[in-house]
Amino acid sequence: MRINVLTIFPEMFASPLDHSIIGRARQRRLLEVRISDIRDFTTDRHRVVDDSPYGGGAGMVLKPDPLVAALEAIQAGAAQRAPVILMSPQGERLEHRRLAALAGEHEVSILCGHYEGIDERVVEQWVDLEVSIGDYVTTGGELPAMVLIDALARLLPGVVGKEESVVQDSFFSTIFDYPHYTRPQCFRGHEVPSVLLSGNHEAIRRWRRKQALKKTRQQRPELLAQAELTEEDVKLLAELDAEGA
Ligand code: 4GY
Repeated sequence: MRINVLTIFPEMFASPLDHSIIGRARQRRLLEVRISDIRDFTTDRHRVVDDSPYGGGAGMVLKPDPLVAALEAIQAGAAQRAPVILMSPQGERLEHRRLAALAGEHEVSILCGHYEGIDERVVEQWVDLEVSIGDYVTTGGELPAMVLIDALARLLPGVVGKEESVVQDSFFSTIFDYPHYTRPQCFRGHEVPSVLLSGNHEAIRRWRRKQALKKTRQQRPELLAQAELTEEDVKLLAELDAEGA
């Protein structure tokens, strides 16, 4: 998959996309990230990307002409027009379902706003989808774009190990993951649950499922309400009730 990013702060993207799973995915060409500096598409001597808002008010607005020139440069020579996504607190809240759909695209372009935002005509005429990473405001669209890229990349075939990707699919049957433990067996007086040391794989599987249900019900009861529960799940939840958990 190719992801084009349009930003006035291209340097911000260097480190987060160079390491760990995303860095490896790029090296392996499973993911290609192309960063466009919007400033490169200005035509004036001072390379101005922003201007004051019509109607007055505080702050600056990203000018439409360099933004659209940058989009057109990306689209030039492309077989199909890749969907254009704007990172915005006014967008649709990002969820797994949308990520899974976007992971099926060959190419997407992500627009990062800054200051007060971008000229609305660009949103109306060139943006296909506005995406929000949550109901709060960051100083720019760059960090939200990196969240989108990261979450999208791990859904691409081969990016995360095969075993984990199966887990990843089942995770989004809307039950949380079970708790994980590693050595030492006793850490500052806190023991690893003994069932995990028992070697009884069936007991471990059942315990993990029960803990996952418990955590989900504690933290996000509405997720549990949507989930397709098995007979065993219902039994495990009843056990939790009986334990007062
Ligand atoms: N939340 N989800 C978000 C954001 C910053 C003003 C436009 C968000 O996606 N983006 O807070 N973006 C704003 C700042 C200009 C971008």
